[in-house]
Amino acid sequence: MKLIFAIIQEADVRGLLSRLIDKGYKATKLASTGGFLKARNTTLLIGVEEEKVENALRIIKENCRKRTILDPIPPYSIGAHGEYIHMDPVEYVVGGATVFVIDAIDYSKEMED
Ligand code: 2BA
Repeated sequence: MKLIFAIIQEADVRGLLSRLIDKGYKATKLASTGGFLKARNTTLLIGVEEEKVENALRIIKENCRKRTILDPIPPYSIGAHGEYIHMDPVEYVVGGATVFVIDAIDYSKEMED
């Protein structure tokens, strides 16, 4: 069993989730926030059999777009003491998705009575 952590952009959540569910995957959606841009994103937890991992990664890739985000207040424009340091807006390319796959044990059955 593997557990996929997929950090994706808000705009990709609907499409990706419905595609995954259509294809028989189970997923849990967690609200998350990027450490760097402090923008909201979504983390999906997807528990899958090892042989289904590759297909899940393909679906994630197909449904998560790369986007350019213009940050008007770049993270480095806030000084160590909270003071504002003027900087021009900075562009960041975000996505498609940040994905981690780890080994997991599914104890769900043991939790049933
Ligand atoms: P954030 O941490 O808010 O990062 C958003 C985007 O800002 C990143 O896009 C990247 O283009 C840029 N960025 C991040 N850290 C940077 C830095 N130190 N210097 C310059 N630019 C930087 P993505 O790489 O596509 O990441 C999207 C989101 O995925 C991240 O949002 C974070 O929530 C998550 N993420 C990315 N790498 C991760 C990692 N190694 N571990 C945990 N979460 C990660």
